[in-house]
Amino acid sequence: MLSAEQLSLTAKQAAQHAGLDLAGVAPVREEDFPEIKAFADWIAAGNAGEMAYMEKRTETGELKRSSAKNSVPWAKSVIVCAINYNTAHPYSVDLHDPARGWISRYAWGAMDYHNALMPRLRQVEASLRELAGRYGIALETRCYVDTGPVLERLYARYAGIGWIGKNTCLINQQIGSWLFLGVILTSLELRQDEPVPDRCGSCTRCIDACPTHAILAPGQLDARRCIAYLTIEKRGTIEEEFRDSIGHHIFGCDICQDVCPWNRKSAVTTSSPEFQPRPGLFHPELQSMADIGEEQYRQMFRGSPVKRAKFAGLKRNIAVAMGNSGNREFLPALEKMATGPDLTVAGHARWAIEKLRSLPEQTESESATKPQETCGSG
Ligand code: B12
Ligand code: SF4
Ligand code: SF4
Repeated sequence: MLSAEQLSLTAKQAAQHAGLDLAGVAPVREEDFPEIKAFADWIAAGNAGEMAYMEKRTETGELKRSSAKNSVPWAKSVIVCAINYNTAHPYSVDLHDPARGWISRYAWGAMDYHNALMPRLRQVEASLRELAGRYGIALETRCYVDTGPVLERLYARYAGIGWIGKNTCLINQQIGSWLFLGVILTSLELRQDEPVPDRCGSCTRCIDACPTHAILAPGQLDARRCIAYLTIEKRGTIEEEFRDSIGHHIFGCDICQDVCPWNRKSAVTTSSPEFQPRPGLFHPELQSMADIGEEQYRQMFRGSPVKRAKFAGLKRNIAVAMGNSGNREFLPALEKMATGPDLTVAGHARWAIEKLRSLPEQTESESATKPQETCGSG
């Protein structure tokens, strides 16, 4: 007879073989997870903003994401896998160049992370199926990489992959938090792993560094204030109250992870080609990004997470970053955007022009070379 132990071991060995850095097993028993209530409270407080997919409900009115069983009723265990995407490039908070913007580390790669992870999960799934088949055991599985209504970080915590930091990211003591997560739901009871202890201690660096004060309390993030949400998920107008704090970010934000001691001291880097930056995406020049036309955008970001912002969304973000640069050399590019066909982009460009024009005259030349204090940690 095949034991829960053997199944779990097979999954973990297959994960390692597939090039995944971490793997663990969590039970599908959310009633035992005290944090689950936090999710319902988070939704009720409106923290999901316009991300309607987060609020989907079952026919009985329960939040779909509050249990994996709502979408996969046969699920008994979740195999959580993680892969490190941290390349050996500097952190955003250590770079200060007013001519350049910032694209979040997770979006640099040659391959979208869903595509990088899914084939690896499939390899693990195939090994389990092969083993179960040999013993004549019926097995159902379902793989998700951010593609299903499940709280991946919560399962990752209970699978012993790491703890949920005050910045809400899943942190592994050896690797840090530059991790993509993927889950395989199974109908079998596998041997479960133990959660690891919280190692944030008294640190509050992420909370203090967040430019938009999006981390309301430890582990509680108001997505509506988060630069990752504002520059990626939010369609249309970005509220003026957040534009200054967006700083140089044109897609996503890494600040609360850049400042985390678990990423600063000991984060492991990967040399895997799929996560190395595509040409021009690491700390990109704002002028070059503004010059990109729609067709070039399509080619440059084919298969990249950056496409989620859409062409107009990226232009909108570039306009905001130019406005925050203190660099009046961007005025011609902004004037072009301000007369373009997209009303949202034009509106943000006008805001940026006004901001640059209102700079005191004497700081104009200085500002092109002076470091911008857009990043919280300094
Ligand atoms: C919606 C979403 C977002 C939203 C909202 C983020 C958020 N914190 O909720 C936005 C667009 C802002 C976002 C941003 C980012 N995201 Co995102 N996102 C998701 C998604 C689709 C759902 C997350 C979710 O359920 N949020 C709802 C909240 C309530 O859930 P939660 O954060 O897990 O909350 C738990 C804890 O807070 C905990 N808790 C409750 N109370 C307390 C109290 C304490 C003290 C503690 C410690 C914990 C705690 O319980 C909660 C319930 O489970 C997941 C994929 C998935 N299906 O899970 C990816 C995911 C979380 N994102 C990911 C990434 C990489 C990012 C970014 C780094 C991208 C970027 N650089 O721009 C940023 C990170 C910003 C941040 N600090 O979280 C990775 C995270 C990897 C990791 N190491 O944690 C995921 C898992 C995608 C993946 N498959 O790899 N994301
Ligand atoms: S990703 Fe940026 S804006 Fe969002 S919580 Fe972290 S530091 Fe704040
Ligand atoms: S910066 Fe400090 S408080 Fe924030 S997640 Fe990292 S260790 Fe935890």
